[in-house]
Amino acid sequence: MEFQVGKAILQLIKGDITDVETDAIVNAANSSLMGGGGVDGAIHRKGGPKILEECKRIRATEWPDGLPTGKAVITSGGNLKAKHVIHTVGPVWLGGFHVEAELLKQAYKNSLRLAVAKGLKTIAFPSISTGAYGYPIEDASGIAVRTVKEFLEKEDKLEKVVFVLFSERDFEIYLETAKSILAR
Ligand code: AR6
Repeated sequence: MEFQVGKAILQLIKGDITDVETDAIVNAANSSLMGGGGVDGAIHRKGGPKILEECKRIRATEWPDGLPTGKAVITSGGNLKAKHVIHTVGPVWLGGFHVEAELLKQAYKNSLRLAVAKGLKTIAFPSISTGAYGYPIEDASGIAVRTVKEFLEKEDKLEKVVFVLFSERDFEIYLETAKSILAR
């Protein structure tokens, strides 16, 4: 399913993000940048050791105490079809009384900014924070779609943003959200 947003295409697909051939895929990482389960585990498994090596270098130089929630960094894509991996850290859901929504927005926004800063044209996101980190997907999908929409309306360098949803249910939820936010 595709939507036109500004000059760009916003696409929703059901699938595995490690198979996607965009300039960058985004990893829903944790602050350690040392890998984990879920989409993080899948990216490191398929991308191979080069990605972890670069993450270690980032920890040793730029972020010795770990990557703060909401920030983003970039490595190569290793053996993946995508040329780069942008690693961001979404918030752990703590009931919505904290700053989860703002931090989730920052995770998307900083990933998009980094892609533009590196001259990339296409980027794919998983549903950040809605797995192990427990963010309710109905709310998270709204933040994801709105943040990308606001970004693409101001910034015309990106050509395509893809949301890659891992299950049929997640895909349906994102689709309903996108229709309600993007349909004119
Ligand atoms: N492609 C696309 N989406 C996927 C894939 C895949 N290959 N695998 C899982 N998902 P999660 P989080 C979906 O838990 O909630 C890790 O251990 C999954 O179904 O990967 O941000 C990290 O190291 C869900 O909808 O990320 C962190 O410690 C979505 O991706 C922590 O989990 C996000 O689920 C981050 O938790």
